[in-house]
Amino acid sequence: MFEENLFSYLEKTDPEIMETMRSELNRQQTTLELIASENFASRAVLAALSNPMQNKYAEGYPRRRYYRGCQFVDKAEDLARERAMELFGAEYANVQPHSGTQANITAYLSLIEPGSKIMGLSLSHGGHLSHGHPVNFSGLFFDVVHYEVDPETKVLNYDTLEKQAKDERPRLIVAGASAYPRFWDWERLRSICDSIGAFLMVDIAHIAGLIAAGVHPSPVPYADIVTSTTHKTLRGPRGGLILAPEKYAKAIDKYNFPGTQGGPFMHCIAAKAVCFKEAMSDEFKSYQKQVIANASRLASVMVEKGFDVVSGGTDNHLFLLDLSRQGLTGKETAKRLHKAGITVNKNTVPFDKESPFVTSGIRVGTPALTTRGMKEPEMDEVGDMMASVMNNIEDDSVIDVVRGRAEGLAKRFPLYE
Ligand code: DSN
Repeated sequence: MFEENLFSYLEKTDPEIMETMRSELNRQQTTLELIASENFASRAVLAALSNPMQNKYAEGYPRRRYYRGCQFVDKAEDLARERAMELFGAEYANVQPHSGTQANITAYLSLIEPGSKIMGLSLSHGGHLSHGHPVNFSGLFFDVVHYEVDPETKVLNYDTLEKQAKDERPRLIVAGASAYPRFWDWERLRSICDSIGAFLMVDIAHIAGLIAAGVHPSPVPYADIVTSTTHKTLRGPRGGLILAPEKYAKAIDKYNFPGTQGGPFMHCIAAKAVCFKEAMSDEFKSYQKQVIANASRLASVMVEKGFDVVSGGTDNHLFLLDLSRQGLTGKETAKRLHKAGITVNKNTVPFDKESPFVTSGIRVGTPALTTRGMKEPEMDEVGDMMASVMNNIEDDSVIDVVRGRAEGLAKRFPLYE
């Protein structure tokens, strides 16, 4: 059967690439993945990604395509759109964006003209490049002002944000983040936007799975447009998603294709449909509850061990460690943890004195380890391993011991076996 033999075909055709894939799988199986934006998609999602729909060009939308032969990919896209709408309680969904950034480009253009003023969370305070950073299209094509977290609490102060919005009068406020550990007040943001006649766009890329499971408040009732990726907490294929009220459907469809993209990736859209179906299950809801419980436990362990957790804890799947009191940089810490079999990323902390290439912090997230089945007792072990490395940053013998412990723990929670 074609399906069963996919990898044996690859083995014969390109053993070098097959070897890189085996090595990557082994890396994922034997190390502890704490990068907050990463996860392990199910076998069903991976299977959908390797399907012959990847061969099909389908510019346009179901039943409105430019090429013939789209009857089956139409069905897959319909399923993906309908499931996304049901999952998030949205009137409309576009499942074609290739990524979260592509979804954001489409969303901006659907609401405002290039050159308009937008206001987004600063990258160094937890925002994202596509929320107005000068090196990104969003900073190049829009007039940007940034809001920041409170210098004392490191949490958003909505009174300060409202005052800034009233002074700056942006046409659009972007909410959402890639490194912000607290719940957002969507209702307050909506009222701030209404008070100045601005649009509210919310990027839920990091927290989409939590929202789908009902363990994080949803912005869908409040935002003009919600954008997301499908591969982080949502645990689907790598890709983007847009949700909105029906009144924006035409504009979003138009600015996605032909506005900013060509042919959609139909195999990936099929895999998104699988992901949305999985996200409706009770198992997925329990999983997301455990993601938060694990992040909260791991953050508490780090505090008990004397480390500074930005804002004192977390409400979601991630937290930031500020290592400046220990005199450590994020760059060196991430490198040493990696050597010990623990994968995190360096991350700026709010008001960081180090550059984004060095940073004073690391970002730690629990979606991937939770997918492997780890719970609070395992978070205690992970926290202990991290603290051992960070308290002995130059000691290779400690790294060797922790690497053995990390591999042992990973093997107790098998992945794709
Ligand atoms: N690279 C993603 C993250 O790690 O949060 C954001 O695009």
